Amino acid sequence: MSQSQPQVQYRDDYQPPHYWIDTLDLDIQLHDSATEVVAISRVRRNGEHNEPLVLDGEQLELLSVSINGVETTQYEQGEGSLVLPQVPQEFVLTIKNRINPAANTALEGLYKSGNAYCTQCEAQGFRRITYYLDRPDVLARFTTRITADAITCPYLLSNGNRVGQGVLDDGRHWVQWQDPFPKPAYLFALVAGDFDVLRDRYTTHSGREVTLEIFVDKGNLHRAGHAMDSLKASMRWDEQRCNLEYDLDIYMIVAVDFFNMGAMENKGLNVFNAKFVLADAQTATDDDYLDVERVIGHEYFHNWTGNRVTCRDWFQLSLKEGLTVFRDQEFSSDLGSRTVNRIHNVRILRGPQFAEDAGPMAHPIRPDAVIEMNNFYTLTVYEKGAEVIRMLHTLLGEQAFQAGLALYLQRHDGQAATCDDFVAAMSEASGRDLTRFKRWYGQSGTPVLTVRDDYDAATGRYTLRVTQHTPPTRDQPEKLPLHIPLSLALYTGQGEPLPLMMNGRSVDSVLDVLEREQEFVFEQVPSRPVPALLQGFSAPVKLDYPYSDEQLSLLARASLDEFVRWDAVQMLVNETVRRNVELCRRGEPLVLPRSLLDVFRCTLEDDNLDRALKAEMLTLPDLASLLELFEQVDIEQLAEVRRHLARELAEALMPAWQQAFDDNLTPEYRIDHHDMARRSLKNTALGYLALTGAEQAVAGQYDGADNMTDTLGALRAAVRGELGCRHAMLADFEQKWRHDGLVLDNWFRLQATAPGADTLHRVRELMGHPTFSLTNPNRVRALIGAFSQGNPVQFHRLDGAGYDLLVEVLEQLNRSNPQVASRLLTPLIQFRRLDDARQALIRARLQRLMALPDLSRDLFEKISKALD
Ligand code: B3K
Ligand code: ZN
Repeated sequence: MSQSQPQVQYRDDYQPPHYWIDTLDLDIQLHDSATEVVAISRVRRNGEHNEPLVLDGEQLELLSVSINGVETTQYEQGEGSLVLPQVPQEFVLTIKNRINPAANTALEGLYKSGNAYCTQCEAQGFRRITYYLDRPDVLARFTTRITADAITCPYLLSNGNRVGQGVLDDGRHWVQWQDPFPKPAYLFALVAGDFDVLRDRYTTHSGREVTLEIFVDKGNLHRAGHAMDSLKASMRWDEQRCNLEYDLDIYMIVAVDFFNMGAMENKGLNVFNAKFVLADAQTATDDDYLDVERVIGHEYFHNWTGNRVTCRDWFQLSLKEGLTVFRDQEFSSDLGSRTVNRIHNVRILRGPQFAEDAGPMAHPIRPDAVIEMNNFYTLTVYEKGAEVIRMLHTLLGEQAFQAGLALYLQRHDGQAATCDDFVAAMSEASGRDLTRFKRWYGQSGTPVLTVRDDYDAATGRYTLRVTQHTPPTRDQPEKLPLHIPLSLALYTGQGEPLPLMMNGRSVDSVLDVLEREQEFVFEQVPSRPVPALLQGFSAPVKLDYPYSDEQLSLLARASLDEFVRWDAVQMLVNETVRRNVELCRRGEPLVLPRSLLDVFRCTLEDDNLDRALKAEMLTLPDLASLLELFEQVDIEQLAEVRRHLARELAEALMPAWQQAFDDNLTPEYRIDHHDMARRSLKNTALGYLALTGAEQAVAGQYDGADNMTDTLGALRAAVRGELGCRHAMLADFEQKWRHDGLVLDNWFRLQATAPGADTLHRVRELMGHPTFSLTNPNRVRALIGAFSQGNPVQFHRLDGAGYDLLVEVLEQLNRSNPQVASRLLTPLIQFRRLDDARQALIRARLQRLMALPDLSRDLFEKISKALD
């Protein structure tokens, strides 16, 4: 490290700010390498004290500081700060500084995305624009005046309403914006450039007319319609389900090519990764359409959960993110298939989120200690955070949950709040004691719920003994019992549901598990039942119940809860994988159990099942989720077992796959859930057919496809099935789409995740492709991210060459874009389940990275924990 050792910040050390800033007037003169910023703040001392005013600032060239209009030199510039030792009780502070957007490759603060200027300020990017109190609990009213060249930047955008504009003599022009809502600096945004604009209007519930504008690169207007529809659907949904209305006269979305994450909820001016805006049949898959809808919804929902009520400090991030993810999940579920959405969310939890819990970065959804805040935009804070909100919803029910949400928003409107504030509102509105539930906010790790049962035929009593145990994590050796909602149903051996009776009364399907060990006794049970446990994944835990294959087959066929049907197949596959890995270790031949084959056959033949759900039930868990079943495992053996199962299922059910494929052709491309479900099942079937060598079906679909879902469905089947036709198809795809990075990302991704031993070599080749660039995060994720996270076998090669490739990329990104580097690092720090030989190879590489002279805080935090 060139600088001193990075400092850890602790949640417990929170102090209110020594000063408030009530208004901030920004004047920004845009130039590529020398943008000038004038920031005029009204500052007010918070209470009686003599503390200096300490402003945050990074990579700024300070030009001058004035207090009440008088220039001063009474300040000190520290590392990342500007300290004014003696300031009046209330005063006007004027800071002039210069920044270099063209040199900003970290994509934090003000930077250039192609020819446009844009900003990303969350979490701490505003301090790269000017010196400021860059913390979420300082809320100010902003005005922003932007001046730029009129030809290259006809559009000058910022938060709030446009209140003035003018043309200057020198070919430049200016626009002034005023945001009536006080906001923290992380919600500030500025965009300047030339775009095509899609315009529409929305009339809110109470009659407010809102102008909607979506800005996209020139020539992309025809790809913005779905984003606009999604925005209007989000606005309607929030009114109908949560009674929340939009509050400004204008809502703008700008799509940019260079962006570190998905999108950003800046007040009235969202900035989006173009990947989550642009969609048409030729370039976007069905999943892309759903992703656009979800992310547009997510950012829109932040307007209340995040913007109107924000976070007191960054440790509270899940207050806005967990809640907003829960809201976007509900939005997608209300508009589409609830079960399929749930399955997608649960896959993320059980795969990469559980892996995070088991790795060196394990943290509670409300972290206690942070070095680099950008490292905590994690699956734990977001996805597990949403599960915690979902558990509240399960415990309280929709009505009390909505009452709690309304109370929270009304009580804290315009404020920076905490997770405790949220739970307090939920508890008050529902009358429920959530004291033990609150432990979910402070405790990390994945609890294991062990369930054992006993049936007494003489009394008709069925007893469940439930124990909970959370294994220690790197950050917390001791764990306490949690409040776990356990949703269940009981079925007879014939698959008939049984009423739940306890203490002579019929009871709800959700049990409150509160203690380390608890017993639940059901009465009037006529025969030994089959329990459907953890329905809908009612808590983010691992379930341990000794299901027999027969019980799982029954649930897969007969459960009234669709999620349980899917989950039963997953458990059956997991069990099969476990047994086969054992056989593999002993060098014995692998076996496909009859029960699994029968379940697959019944699923394929079941005409009453939603096709999208069928496709999910027929999809084997990915390697990342399977890895979580073991303490330690040989990744190649695991992959071999999975591959073997897939091929056996493909061969044994070939006619049924062919039938599913033939029955689900969609004559013309329509984006509706019915047709999407058909395509999903058809492409799943094609994937299995490809494993039997069905070149004709695959190539036929590729050649005839009129939409990207089917094109990629065929290409994926060809690559995964290693069919000879894949080479010509890949070449054809590249010819057609080399001009469009977003589309070509699919091509990079497919090749990076290809099974063959030459994949690593091909990835190196592709890094030289004219469309690839290490400066564009989308390209990096599509090629390097897909290889290292989506191709475990080739990445974890025993010669270490996969690791070397990633390390080389990380060495470069450590300097140019530490945030992206830090996300790419993940597979190198989650090595606990790998064999000793691979662990040793990885450690050696991490030590090399650790010795880098200019190691970023982002990488330092993760590598030091991994090597600890
Ligand atoms: N709030 C932003 C994430 C910002 C990440 C900064 N490293 C996007 C979102 O969750 O909506
Ligand atoms: Zn968010």
